[in-house]
Amino acid sequence: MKRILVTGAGGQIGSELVVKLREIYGDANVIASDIRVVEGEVANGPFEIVDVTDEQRIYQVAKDYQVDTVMHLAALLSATAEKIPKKAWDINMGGLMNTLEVARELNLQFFTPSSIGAFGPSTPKDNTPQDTLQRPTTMYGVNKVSGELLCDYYYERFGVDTRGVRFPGLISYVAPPGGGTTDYAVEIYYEAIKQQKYTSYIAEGTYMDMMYMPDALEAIIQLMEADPTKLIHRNAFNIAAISAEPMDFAKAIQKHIPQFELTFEVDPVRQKIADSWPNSIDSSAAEEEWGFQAKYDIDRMTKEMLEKIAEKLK
Ligand code: AKB
Repeated sequence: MKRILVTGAGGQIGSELVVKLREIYGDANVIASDIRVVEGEVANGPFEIVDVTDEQRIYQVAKDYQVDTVMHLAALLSATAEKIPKKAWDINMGGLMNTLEVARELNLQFFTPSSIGAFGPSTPKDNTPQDTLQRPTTMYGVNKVSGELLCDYYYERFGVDTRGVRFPGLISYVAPPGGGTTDYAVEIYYEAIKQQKYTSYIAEGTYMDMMYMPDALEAIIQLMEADPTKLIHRNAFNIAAISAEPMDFAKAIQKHIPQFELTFEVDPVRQKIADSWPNSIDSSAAEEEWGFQAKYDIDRMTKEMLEKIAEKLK
């Protein structure tokens, strides 16, 4: 049985991951933590305030609860990191280093997500291979590539059981993303229900990989349970589900809300980030090494997103 500390538990992934982990491993075995008090289901179980730039605090909480695993989610996303690059470095890299150190000291299994943001404009854009050129041009991307290498280093040098995936844009109706480039793909569903129209800050024809949250959560759990002898890559597995541009979301929404209208008002900062990322990535290494398989395509996800948001906004 695992006993897991989750950092950044109030964020988009954490809000759902904690609930799912508690269903599997029991409420007492999943310790949620965040820099501030969180509300909602995450609060219905062990919770601690943890600032990931404070290594001592991470160590103390991990030790007090005798955890054997840490899932490190606390990070600033791509658009925010572009606005405050120095702070992004401190939180994204400092937080990762601190959490890895605690994992080394207490011999914990370790998960942290990388992202499609770890790729850059010189990376092959279509069906981006698992192992390829990574020269990102954003602070977030620099953090993510460095993080992938750091996790590999902690495994090679100290034997820490580090594991990770490169997440696409994650889409969910539970907690909103904050400060990402792919956030439009969540906002579009809320606006479809509220106003039957949406103005996209990402230009028509800009493809990026996206994934529905249940597939993302399943991937984390499956990878953490995977037989280590089968893992060649360990950290930064490409995982893909849906490669889409804004019009693909509009068309999927129009199957349920025919009057839905999509217009464009491009934000140059986020567009530049999106243009530097792949159109679609190849997840065959994850499929072969630990059996990754996404269940949701854009139509199945859209139906569920619209139903759940309509219920939520009633
Ligand atoms: C972002 O847009 O910054 C994130 C990501 C793809 O890592 N959603």
